[in-house]
Amino acid sequence: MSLSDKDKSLVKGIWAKAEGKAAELGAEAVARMLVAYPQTKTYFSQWGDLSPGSAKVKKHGATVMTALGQVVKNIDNITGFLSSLSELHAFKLRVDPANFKILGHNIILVFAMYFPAEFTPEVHVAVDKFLQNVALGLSEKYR
Ligand code: HEG
Repeated sequence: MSLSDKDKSLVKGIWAKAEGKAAELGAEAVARMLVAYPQTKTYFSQWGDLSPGSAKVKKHGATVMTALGQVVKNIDNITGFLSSLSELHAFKLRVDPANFKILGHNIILVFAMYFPAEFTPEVHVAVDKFLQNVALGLSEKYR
């Protein structure tokens, strides 16, 4: 499902608002993923404390959101841009791609929490499509 020009501009718009709080949003999304979908914890077992607010969870949240910000800047070439990250998740980290959708769901939720006025149904659809394309891009090397 490719992004229309309208989708792209809506994604860029909400991202511009989120950028200053990217680390906080990412930490919230990753923390919620780990609590609400505990099967995702297996990949981070070496970290020890996985509770919301723990240093590692915060750092990973910032890492993920920074990467997503870069994807937004490369929105016309999502799969190409994510190629090396896909390789890492597929062959080194061995993350089941089903988890990309789970994290995407939590990111959507956090956007709605932080930007209730700006996160209109239209923006929701655009961000959802964007995150589906990210999940697809990250899954590209699993073959
Ligand atoms: Mg992944 C590392 C991005 C979903 C598990 N992830 C990383 C890194 C980035 C990233 C940028 C650091 C790469 C590096 O060190 O070079 N991850 C990323 C994105 C998304 C995603 C953009 C989806 C939106 N990751 C994801 C999911 C899981 C996962 C759903 C597992 C449930 N990622 C994972 C693990 C690491 C990374 C285990 C290594 C963490 C570490 O040991 O520091």
